[in-house]
Amino acid sequence: DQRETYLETLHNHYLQGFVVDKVLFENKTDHQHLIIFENKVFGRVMALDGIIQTTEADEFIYHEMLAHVPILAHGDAKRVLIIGGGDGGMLREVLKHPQVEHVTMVEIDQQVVDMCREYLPNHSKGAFDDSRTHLVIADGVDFVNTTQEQFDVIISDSTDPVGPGEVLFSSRFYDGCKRCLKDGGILVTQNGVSYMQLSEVTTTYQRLTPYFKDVSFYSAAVPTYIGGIMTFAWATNNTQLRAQSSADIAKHFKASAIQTRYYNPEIHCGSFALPQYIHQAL
Ligand code: AG3
Repeated sequence: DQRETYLETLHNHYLQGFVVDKVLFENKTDHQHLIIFENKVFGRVMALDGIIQTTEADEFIYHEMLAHVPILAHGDAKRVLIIGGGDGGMLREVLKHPQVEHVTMVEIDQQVVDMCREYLPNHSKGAFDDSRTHLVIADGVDFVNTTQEQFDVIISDSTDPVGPGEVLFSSRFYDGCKRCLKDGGILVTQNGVSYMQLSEVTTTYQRLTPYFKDVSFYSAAVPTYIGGIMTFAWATNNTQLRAQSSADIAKHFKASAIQTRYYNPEIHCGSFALPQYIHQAL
């Protein structure tokens, strides 16, 4: 096979490969190596430092689950903070909610935003031009520890805990999130593929429990995050929110009138069911 391929380097002895039909952009930014290329199955694919971040074909699963689960569990989120998320897919999903008045997005890498606006326009779909969007180019850890703003929902749409994303899995980050989360607010974070990265689940659990009364995980299978289910951490002081039934969630879902391709109230509730190997690791 003579075709050009891109091999992901996240896992040491297990590789994900894509046939590259065309490289649209490749460069070192001030923070990381960025590539955006075209693949027949997944459409445009974006990777940072050798790790697949998002593809046009399967991004909806990840973005819908990380945005709509906390926002619809909360029921009245007006102010949302996104940490990372430079491609704009998370921003697009958050802005679907009519009751959301203000979204602050703190991304460390301006070039990721610029290049994704150019080469992944279907991720942001105009979200960066929405009057509710406030884009801040800054370090997310510094931001949560210094801002005077308060949020109903915080979404950490980070890279993996290697390179610039590592600090977004630290106690200092979770402490800062607690500081700028309103009473009864919800923090969710991308937490890796649990089968492949189980220590991330245990470490995050240990680091979040000192700060929040209800710490848990929920999951979804995202094909290009290989090796099984992608887990998302969930943390809040309102212990009622996670226990809501799909009928409760359905009321919020209907009222919001959002259109989705993966998320629905049954998925919402079912996604908190975890396999035994995760329970045993906690
Ligand atoms: N951020 C999460 C990428 C995680 C990939 N890691 C992995 N396969 N374990 C994606 C950014 C999308 N907005």
